[in-house]
Amino acid sequence: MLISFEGIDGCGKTTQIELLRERLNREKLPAEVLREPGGTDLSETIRGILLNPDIMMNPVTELLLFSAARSELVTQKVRPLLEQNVIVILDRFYDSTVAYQGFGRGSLPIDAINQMNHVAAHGLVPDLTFYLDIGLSEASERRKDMEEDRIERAGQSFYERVREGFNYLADNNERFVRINAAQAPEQIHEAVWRRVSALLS
Ligand code: Z5A
Repeated sequence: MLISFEGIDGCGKTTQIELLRERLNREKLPAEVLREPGGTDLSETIRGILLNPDIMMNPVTELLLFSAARSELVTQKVRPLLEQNVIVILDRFYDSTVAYQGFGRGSLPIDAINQMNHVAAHGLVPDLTFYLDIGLSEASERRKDMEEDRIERAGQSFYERVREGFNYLADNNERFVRINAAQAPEQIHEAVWRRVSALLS
């Protein structure tokens, strides 16, 4: 089973992923968490380049680097784990590319980005995608003490477009579960667990 978590920065993905991993462990179900970009030596190296505020790049270059990191992660880690019946939890997957590089940067038309995503994910589609939906001001309040990476420097209107992208995806994909991320972490976790346990059974 492949589960992804999506949303703008600070929406609480990492917190929820950790709660879900602990719950699956308590249920004695094998689960592995991987992040995008990252998760393999090469993909972590690409992550360092992508988030480095001192490196400028063209939006298409950015799209290609996210895709390259994804192709490695899927072939080296995600697919082999799924073949061993491990539940894979992804902290972001290609929906982030649609939201950030498509709606946010406008690097390529969405159809072209969808094709690129299909190639980079080697055809893999998540069984469930949790979209933690939060307002921009609340998300930036949560992140106010954290250092900004290259992408986070893009500004308010960029993030408005990214959020519009996630809302578009949630409205148009059955695998998406939209959750109000302004709730307490435990409440969000219960909503996540209801959907995961339903799928497991
Ligand atoms: N990116 C892209 O552009 N294209 C792509 O295809 C992919 C990614 C895959 C990766 O950043 C960047 O790459 C990201 C998108 C881009 N960038 N931007 N901008 P990352 O992996 O370093 O980080 P992130 O994914 O943006 O998320 P984050 O900053 O780590 O935040 P989070 O995981 O969503 O939230 P959190 O760490 O769980 O919580 C943040 C804070 O809020 C923390 O203090 C928590 O204690 C608090 N929190 C969490 N939940 C709650 C609730 N429910 N209430 C109150 N407070 C809470």
